[in-house]
Amino acid sequence: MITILSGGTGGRRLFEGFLSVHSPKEINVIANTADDIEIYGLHISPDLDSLLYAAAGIIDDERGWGIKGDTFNFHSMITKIVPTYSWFNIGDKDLAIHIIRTNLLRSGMTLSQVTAFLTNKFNLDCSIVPMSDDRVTTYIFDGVVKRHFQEFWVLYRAEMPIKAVIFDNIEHAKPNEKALDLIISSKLIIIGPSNPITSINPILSLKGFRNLLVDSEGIKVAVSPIIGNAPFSGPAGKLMQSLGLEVSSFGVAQIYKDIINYIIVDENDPNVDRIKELGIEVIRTNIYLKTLEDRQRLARFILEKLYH
Ligand code: FO1
Repeated sequence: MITILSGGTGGRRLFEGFLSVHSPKEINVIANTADDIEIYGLHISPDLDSLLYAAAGIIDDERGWGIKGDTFNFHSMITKIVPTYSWFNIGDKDLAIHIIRTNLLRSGMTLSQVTAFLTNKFNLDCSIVPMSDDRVTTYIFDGVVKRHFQEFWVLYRAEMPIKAVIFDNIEHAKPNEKALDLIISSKLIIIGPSNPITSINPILSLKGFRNLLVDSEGIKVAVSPIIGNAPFSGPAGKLMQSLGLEVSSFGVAQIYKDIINYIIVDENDPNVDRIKELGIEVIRTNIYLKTLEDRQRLARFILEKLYH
């Protein structure tokens, strides 16, 4: 079994690579759900959506979220009437998923059950597991107000001061049982090249999760989301810098140092010796994940090196 910890972009791209070079039945992903937001009374799970659409081969890879070829008639209509709704774009096909998820949750199903229902409907053999069935919400605090992560990212394009990152309800949320089982039973656990602060840290911060990962017997490897001094997508750089962390593979290795055996960094990464001093083995290779070929190449590379 292979388990990937992931948000909706970098980790998702690697997940796609694995699904296309290895048996999907052996590929599991534990998804961040702290980006989830309620909009128009609908439960939107951006990272679960992206992982689901990617596995089903329907993600809009250019935009990085939503369904390819989707139309936005619903969005145009609703924002014509209430213009303040315009900041968050929900496609017409995408809307169907949010409505189904919301209704099933209201009928009493858990987020894991709903996600399993959806993966079944898309005939997927891999498993996509939300990190928790309980609500955890990421807020960015600018020193005066705290804003939901989606507002911070989509509405403000990360252009606001960051004084603190808050995972609301993290102390009460239980990690998903299936996620814990995967950590115990997987031979290879990959921390995907997702944002360490807002995609991976919520998962690791769930009660008992980090310790279980430390104690698990599988090989644990992180793929750096940073090439040079910049992440390949999203606000990871800005978040790391604001929290006083070095924006480099070394900064990422510091966050995961008690957990991982290996870190995979860019082939020209200059931090190898510094990372080794943290007690982590460093593997250098091409970690660009732009095309499907890139994603397959990195997945094959990881399988050859670390999965026997
Ligand atoms: N990202 C945007 O930049 N703008 C949007 O309007 C937007 C809408 C959206 C709707 C559904 C969904 O599942 C994801 C959506 N995203 C949008 C992506 C999302 O904001 C983030 O990229 C993730 O939360 C980060 O992993």
